[in-house]
Amino acid sequence: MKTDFDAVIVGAGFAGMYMLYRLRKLGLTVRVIEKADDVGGTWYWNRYPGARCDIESIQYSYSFSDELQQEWNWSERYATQSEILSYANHVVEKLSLRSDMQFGSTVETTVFDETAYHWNIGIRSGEIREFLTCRFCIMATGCLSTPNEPVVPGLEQFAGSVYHTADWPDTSVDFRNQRVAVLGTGSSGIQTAVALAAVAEHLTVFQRTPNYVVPDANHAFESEQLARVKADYPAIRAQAKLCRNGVAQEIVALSALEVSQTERNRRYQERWDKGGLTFIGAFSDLILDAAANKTVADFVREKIRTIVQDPATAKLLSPTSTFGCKRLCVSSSYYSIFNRENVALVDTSAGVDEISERGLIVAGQEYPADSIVLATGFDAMTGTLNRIRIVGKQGEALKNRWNEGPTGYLGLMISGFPNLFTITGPGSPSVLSNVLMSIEYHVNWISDCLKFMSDRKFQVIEPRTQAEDEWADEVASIVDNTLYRTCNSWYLGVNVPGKPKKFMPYPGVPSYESRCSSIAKNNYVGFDFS
Ligand code: FAD
Ligand code: N01
Repeated sequence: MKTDFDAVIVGAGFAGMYMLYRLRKLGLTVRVIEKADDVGGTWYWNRYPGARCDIESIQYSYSFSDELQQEWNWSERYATQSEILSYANHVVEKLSLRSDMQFGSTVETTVFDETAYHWNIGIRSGEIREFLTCRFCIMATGCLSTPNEPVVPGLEQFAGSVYHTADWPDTSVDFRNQRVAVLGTGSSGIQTAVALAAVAEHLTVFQRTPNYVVPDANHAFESEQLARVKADYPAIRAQAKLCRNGVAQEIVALSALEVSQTERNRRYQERWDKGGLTFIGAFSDLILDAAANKTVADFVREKIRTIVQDPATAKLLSPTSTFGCKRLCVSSSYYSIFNRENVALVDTSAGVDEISERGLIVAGQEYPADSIVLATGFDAMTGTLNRIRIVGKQGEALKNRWNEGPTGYLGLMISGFPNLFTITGPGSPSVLSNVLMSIEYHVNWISDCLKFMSDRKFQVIEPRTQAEDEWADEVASIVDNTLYRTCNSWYLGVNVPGKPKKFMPYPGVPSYESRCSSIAKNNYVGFDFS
């Protein structure tokens, strides 16, 4: 039976944009459905002050078109949100993608029709509801696209303004002469705090758990510097493919415990000065071995004591958890804002009592505020998919299937949900990698798979349950060899009350890509076609 489109892509972030480009090349008819009023995904929604990437822009950018990477000029080592959004718009214009995109439209349901073997997509655009049919449904809905709204009693009675970093207004907010409260100290919270410390009359940072923050050493690009990078692009992209997190860096095959303390600290200092997430690559075993990890945690705690003048504040800012177990934060200025007169740190490890009309109450003390910024993160990886009613074969809802945590094969497909793909889905490197690189890998894999199907006149693809079970065991055994299970991170889902506890991403870009490519090469072993 003819469908309205060959494929519907949900989401117009970097994943949806590139997927559309590739499917057009295959000659498919495609419609992209996007909730927001424009492209950009993460970079459309997260407009909070100080928002920028933490993987260098020369790497956090598409690699599929050399023309694109040669013509675009990043102005800084880590581009701001607005520059990354301009880049997304530039790509969309250059590749003329907009004509196949529908904005301001939310996909509410996707239901598989077992008789016609197609997907029915239910879409709401304001008051208007429409249905589309398609053979392939591709979820490009993002891993970090549903804000985690904290459950704090009294929030609705607060008389001032409340903002969530992940749903920031697109008009500028003037915080001058304001007392601002920032709740949350992950990457969003620390970036917001650094930006607001410089403008707000007073800033109070409410911290439940301290995070490790390494310097970014951000700088503007000189044109000669950028020209050198562009000339090196093939080597940079190739090196990234060999690195655990998909970020090009020198690969160190040395344990932190193999060298003297002096040598260890020299190496840490070198990376500290250089700045960036590659700090954790100083030795090969920092996220694998607890004793090695302690050496780097001690180094950073010593830095905090040196930078922060008040010893009590320094102590409160010092994490006791495994270094790198939660995603590292990156900022050269975060710790030093606590030396300012207008900045205070409040410990909420025992909870926030309540939010009153005037501010936050913690341990019986009220902290007055004119605005509250919720930097409380995301219902990551599964939250966005679970908010769509996705119904597969025999009327089974994906949300029910994922009652005890997400399952699937390669993070790309789920048994019982034929022809439905998830870009950067649970069980793939996704958030443990340079996400743009992982997006490109998944989009290429899906495109090649659809070409394989079309060449053989296959209509339907679905993974086997046995392949899924084996994949789950494989991912679990890789995670068990790391220290990732030793803290309460959002990778495990524990940041959202009631969410099942399961480690969701796959650590290790090179091994993941090698597995997926070999599965494809072997006629997509683990998948059934019909
Ligand atoms: P998204 O950009 O999240 O796009 C998904 C889109 O789907 C959204 O526009 C959303 O509105 C839409 N959507 C969702 N559900 C529906 C629905 N039901 N109907 C219609 N539309 C829907 N990663 C890195 O590798 N490096 C970084 O430096 C980095 N920095 C980050 C900074 C911030 C502030 C955040 C929040 C994340 C950052 N990330 C970073 C992760 C980032 O999410 C990814 O790099 C990447 O942008 C994800 O692209 P995506 O297209 O997969 O998803
Ligand atoms: O979210 P988070 P995020 N009461 O979950 C606290 C990417 N990103 O938006 O640690 C009080 O990390 C919570 O406390 P705790 C990046 O992948 C990248 O900051 O759970 N506090 C924590 O401190 C990142 O990892 C950039 O105890 C509450 C904070 O809120 C991911 O997005 C920038 C609370 C949430 O931190 C998520 O980062 C931004 C409650 N009820 C984001 N609920 C770059 O720089 C939560 N918290 C590239």
